[in-house]
Amino acid sequence: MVKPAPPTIRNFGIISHIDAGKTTVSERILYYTGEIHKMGEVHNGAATMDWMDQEQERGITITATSTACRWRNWWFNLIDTPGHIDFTIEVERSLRVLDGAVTILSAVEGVQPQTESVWRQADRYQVPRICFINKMDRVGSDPERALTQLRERLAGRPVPVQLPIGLESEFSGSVDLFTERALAFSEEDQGRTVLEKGIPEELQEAVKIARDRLVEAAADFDDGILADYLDGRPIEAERLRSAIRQGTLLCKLQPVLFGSGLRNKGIQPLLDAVGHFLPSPLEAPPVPARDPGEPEKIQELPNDAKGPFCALAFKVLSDEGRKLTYLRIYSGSLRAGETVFNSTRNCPERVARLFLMHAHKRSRLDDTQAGDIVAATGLKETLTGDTLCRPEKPLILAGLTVPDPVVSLAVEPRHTSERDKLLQTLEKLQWEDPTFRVREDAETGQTILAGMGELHLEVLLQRLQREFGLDVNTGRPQVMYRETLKRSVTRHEVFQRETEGKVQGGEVELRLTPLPRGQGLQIILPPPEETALPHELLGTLEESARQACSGGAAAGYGLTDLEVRILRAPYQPGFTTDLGIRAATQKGLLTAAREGAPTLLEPVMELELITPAESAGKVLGSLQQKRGRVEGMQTRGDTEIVHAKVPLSEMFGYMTELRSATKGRGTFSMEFSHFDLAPPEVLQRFGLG
Ligand SMILES: Nc1nc2c(ncn2[C@@H]2O[C@H](COP(=O)(O)OP(=O)(O)OP(=O)(O)O)[C@@H](O)[C@H]2O)c(=O)[nH]1
Ligand SMILES: [Mg+2]
Repeated sequence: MVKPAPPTIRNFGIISHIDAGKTTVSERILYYTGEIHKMGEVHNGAATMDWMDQEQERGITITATSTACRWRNWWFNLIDTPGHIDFTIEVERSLRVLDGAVTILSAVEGVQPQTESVWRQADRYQVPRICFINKMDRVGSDPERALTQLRERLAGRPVPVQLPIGLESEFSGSVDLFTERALAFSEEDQGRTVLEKGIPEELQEAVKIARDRLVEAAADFDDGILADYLDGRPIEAERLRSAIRQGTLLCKLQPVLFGSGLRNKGIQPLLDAVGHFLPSPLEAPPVPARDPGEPEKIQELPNDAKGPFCALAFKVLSDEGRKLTYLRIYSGSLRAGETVFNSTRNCPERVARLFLMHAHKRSRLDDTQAGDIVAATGLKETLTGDTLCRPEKPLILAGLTVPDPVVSLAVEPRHTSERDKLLQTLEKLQWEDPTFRVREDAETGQTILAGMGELHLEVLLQRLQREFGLDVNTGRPQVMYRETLKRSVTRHEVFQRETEGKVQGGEVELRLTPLPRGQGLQIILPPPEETALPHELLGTLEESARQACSGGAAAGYGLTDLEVRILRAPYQPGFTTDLGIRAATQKGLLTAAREGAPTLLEPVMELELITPAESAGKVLGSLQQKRGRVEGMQTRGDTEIVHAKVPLSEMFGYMTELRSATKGRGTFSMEFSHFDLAPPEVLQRFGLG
């Protein structure tokens, strides 16, 4: 296989709110780049990137799918991500390893709640972005409104590099503002042929205004452009592009393009824009890495095939029972068959084979190097977020930010003989998905699955049945509460025991203080200069405090919105031991928490709901009954957009209810907002005041 030169590689993701058209656009990309020869549609369950059977049936993307393709002289690694918040980890892991992103907006709906979340995620990883305003063919399209929202709701700086031609059913293409040529897309061959012509007379004035704005934005990154512009000298396309590229790479602006995925319009210019404006791996900022021996020292790893080998495992799939591990190589190179070192888990791992992925198909590779995204087989211990390197040069990369689950559900196998198989299968599913957790309830012995939402768990349960042939009985979904305290408590705890002739001892004094909502758990250790405790025992102290908090004090849910301050932890050689510190911390913390008037917090969601105006009264009434707090309403045409905060426990099965209240026309999306005090009936159920 021909190897791509790093400057021509573009690793990018497609991100947006649910249903904006990511998969539809990806399908066109695969078609125009020659990866597939027939275009499949999401609504017919035939899109190549939505290859899982549940994706095809539900018409939504569930897992991020990576694929490689070629466009002009560029090599693209493209990842199509899901928009539904329950699968947010897929966006997180994609943005963690990608160098750039295409944000898709619907021209009708504009910026939606999940657009905000993915935008924030991209900000966190400093990922340069292009925006694509899709669905220009739909009734109610308003690209200007989408641009305003990009500025106001996302604090972005959208810079249109095209002027759309026509709107709604009249939408036909756009004028490229760099070259000042009008582009149309042939209807005869599914948009494959791009027709280029001069600017129609009636658009000349609008093009001039739009190009002036583009030049103004470009001038911020190239002083010469402004001078030439003021002197009335023409500014060539190439120079403008290069200035816009700089602004994009610095995340100071986002080039904006317009199109309609479904109608096959505007995709080739989007591909050109990816090539022109998004970074190659060489231009991505160096990644910070730590040496596990010197955790305080951060080193910067530039993208260099000759540098020390360093890769991040960002996705693990169970492929017919075997593990397939997706890797982003940040530095150095790797050959199939080599043994590497997992520095997160401290173990050697052999890479049996390497593959380049094309949706669910793959081609074999002999080797891979910095800048590549590949999949490997043979890795046994490696999980999502782990770093691979060479044993002689250990390095650790920052992992992923993994959100905590908010919904749980009890399962049991229908046939008791299948209990072991169930547990093994659940373990495999956990390899793939760090937001999916499995635990055994200490009191009932039940197996409890926890995840990001109802849909997340529903998809996993269906996979148990379909992929692994396991029939299970399930309980009703429950919210995952958290615990907190109502008052501060200080406690002094000494532990001492003699086992096998050796004294195990530990002493701590700690104070628990409730914090305002949303502050999480904060563990504060005595500063190293104030304690004689050796470094490892300080680590033990923190770890055991965290462990004690995760078990809760009253109902088995983790403690949060709480400060745990270790006031004193004296060290007495010959008495203080690891086990002793552990026991003293855990016992002290639990006793203190029980004295601190524990209470329960419930997850509250932020909701955006769209309803026809005629059903708005009914919908608002039902939200009120669900203890919802309406925070704002906007009218758009004959629909109302409602923003509200509602406890998650009230929202199970809400989709069905909303559909029947709005004759099938209402939709909503929600994401976790914060934890708040649970209502009295819930507290009573757990015997709390
Ligand atoms: N009218 C119109 N419909 C479109 C366009 N693009 C996509 N759609 C439709 O919108 C629906 C959602 O499209 P998808 O491509 O699945 O959207 P997505 O962003 O991948 O959705 P998730 O993966 O579930 O987040 C499908 O029914 C598409 O046919 C467009 O440009 N115009
Ligand atoms: Mg999709």
